[in-house]
Amino acid sequence: MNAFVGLGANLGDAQASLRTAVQTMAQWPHTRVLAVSSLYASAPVGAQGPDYLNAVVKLDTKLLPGALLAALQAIENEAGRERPYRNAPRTLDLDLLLQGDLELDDAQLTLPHPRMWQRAFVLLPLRELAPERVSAAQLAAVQDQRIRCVQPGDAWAGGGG
Ligand code: PH2
Ligand code: MG
Ligand code: MG
Repeated sequence: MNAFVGLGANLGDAQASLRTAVQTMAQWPHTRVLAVSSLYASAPVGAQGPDYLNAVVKLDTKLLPGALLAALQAIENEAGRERPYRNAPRTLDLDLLLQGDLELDDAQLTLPHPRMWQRAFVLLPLRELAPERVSAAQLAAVQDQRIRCVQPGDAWAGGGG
């Protein structure tokens, strides 16, 4: 099944953390990295701290949502992720955005990601990989957020996309 994962970081060597995350996902069982978006620099949305680097990757995976979520959290922990308070600056954040057309709402996971439609740093890279899943109206709703594209996907992610 196709899955889209949002990547973000605004502490430490953010670009290296995002690249390592993509390379680790590519080694998961029953999983392929199908595409990697451009790398974006974005102002924090609903949060304080330095600007973020953000991107989205498209996976093909047989992992079920719970297993996928656990595997994403393992990569975050490996990157030294700490959670002192909500939306704190972070070395790495990996959010499961969409998995096929699954709709899910339990204590661990909500699909689609409940806040993705308010975030240019999700919608712009997602639109590169899945234009049919982001409407013009959804993009217009986030056009005031400061964001710029810094590198194409094949340049920052180390070819694996
Ligand atoms: N993540 C957040 C909160 N705000 N802002 C930007 N620009 N990028 C993020 O990845 C981000 C954010 C919570 O996960
Ligand atoms: Mg997040
Ligand atoms: Mg998260």
